[in-house]
Amino acid sequence: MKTLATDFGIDEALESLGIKAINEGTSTGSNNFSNGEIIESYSPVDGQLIGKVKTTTKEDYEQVMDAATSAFKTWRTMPAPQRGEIVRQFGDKLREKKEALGKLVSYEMGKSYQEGLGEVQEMIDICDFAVGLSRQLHGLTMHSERPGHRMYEQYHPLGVVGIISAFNFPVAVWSWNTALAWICGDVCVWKPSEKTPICGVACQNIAAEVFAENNLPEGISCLINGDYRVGEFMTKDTRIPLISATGSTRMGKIVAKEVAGRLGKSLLELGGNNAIIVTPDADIKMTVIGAVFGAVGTAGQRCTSTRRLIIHESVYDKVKNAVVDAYEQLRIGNPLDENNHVGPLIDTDAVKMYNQALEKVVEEGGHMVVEGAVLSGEDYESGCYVKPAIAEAKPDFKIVQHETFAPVLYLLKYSGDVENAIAIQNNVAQGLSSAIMTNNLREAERFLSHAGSDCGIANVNIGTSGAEIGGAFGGEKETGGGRESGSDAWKIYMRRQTNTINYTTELPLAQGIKFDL
Ligand code: UN1
Repeated sequence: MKTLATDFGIDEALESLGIKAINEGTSTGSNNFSNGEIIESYSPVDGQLIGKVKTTTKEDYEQVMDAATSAFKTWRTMPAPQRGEIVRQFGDKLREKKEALGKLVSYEMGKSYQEGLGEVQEMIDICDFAVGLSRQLHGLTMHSERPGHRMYEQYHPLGVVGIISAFNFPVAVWSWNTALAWICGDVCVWKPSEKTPICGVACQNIAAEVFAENNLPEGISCLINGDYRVGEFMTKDTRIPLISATGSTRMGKIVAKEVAGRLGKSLLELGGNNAIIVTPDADIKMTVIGAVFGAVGTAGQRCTSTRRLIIHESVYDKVKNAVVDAYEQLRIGNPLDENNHVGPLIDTDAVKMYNQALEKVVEEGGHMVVEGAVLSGEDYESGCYVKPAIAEAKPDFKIVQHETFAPVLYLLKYSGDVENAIAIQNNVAQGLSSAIMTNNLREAERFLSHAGSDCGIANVNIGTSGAEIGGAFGGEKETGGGRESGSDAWKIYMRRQTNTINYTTELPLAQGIKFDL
């Protein structure tokens, strides 16, 4: 029997998130500016229309920027711990709305409800992290070379931060940026993916409620909607000192060039081509869990998804058979139904790319060990459901070198030492996440050493995806070099100032220079 979204409480969720039939791009409150054309958001789950949003025109954008720059003047004067208190309240609201927002994420993006809840949990976690951090935005003090002088550094808010986010984490990635930017004293203008605009409106509504309850201007958080042309308003705008962009490497290169051209800063979190190395000393059971969740979680649409398994020849057949067995157990279907493991891809364009990848790997000489398929039938009417596939391939195949945002896993064989596996792992353009499965300390440490993985994330005995917010998140090479969320990622949202204070009646110059008048 066909399962309808209404059976899973979607209407109630939309209502509790304040979603209307047509949503202004900038939501409730003072920032009701959108006048552009309409984007309709259809669910990949059942093909139904979820809602409509109005896009942001250039004139609307100017009004948004006025609201943001004026809100910045208020927001930056508040002590950081007080801003932290606002973020604490925002985190509490997210706790209240966790089920509703998790459901909307699942319905609009297609990831499983469990993963939708997990994504909202990441938002809550980053708020907690940011609240603590709001009391620790510290600089260093250093000794001056001159007597009677004090030297230290301090961090000030940057101003308006532009956030461009992708469909696959339609709410969490925004919050990683915004929670930190807010405690740092910045205000944010967010352009969510045009594939998941209703998630953007829901987040904006939650933030707007908190600002209204505290008599703060909603301009602290602004939402703009549309495609890359709306993104360009921000990348070209000299009033925006930092652009944080998450998405494809192709998009990141365009953003990087534009922002660098005006000497702005960009924080880029782009494509990955993540591998798990499986050595002769790997625990096979753990390997299978890590690899299968990494490859099929979010239907292979995480930037951290596992795309390559680099398996030692001595355990190759064993690992292959265990992973193939696990794939046979996978249930594909409505992601709101917790019995299913894998939901749909985001849209039919993604299905095309999945099909192309399968064709290409065979063309290049690969061999399918789990055949792919586009599913049809009344439960798959949206046309976005595909079967996770596995192909045996060679590391240098063009398609293996390329990030396909779909559940296609490549099995690659290595022989000899772990160095050979590391060389294969590093020999791609991207550098986001990586993992090794081994109980051998030497192999693990070699993988983590300076000559080991070249990625921003390198894990031992866990998979490539599912990073915690407490660590800095991001990667090297074509992943763009940015770091978001934990550790000291907050520093990019602030400007650093070095201060030297002379408390004597003399004016000695540094470097021993004499300038007597
Ligand atoms: C992304 O896919 O853009 O590490 C982010 C993970 C998640 C975040 C992924 N915490 O898989």
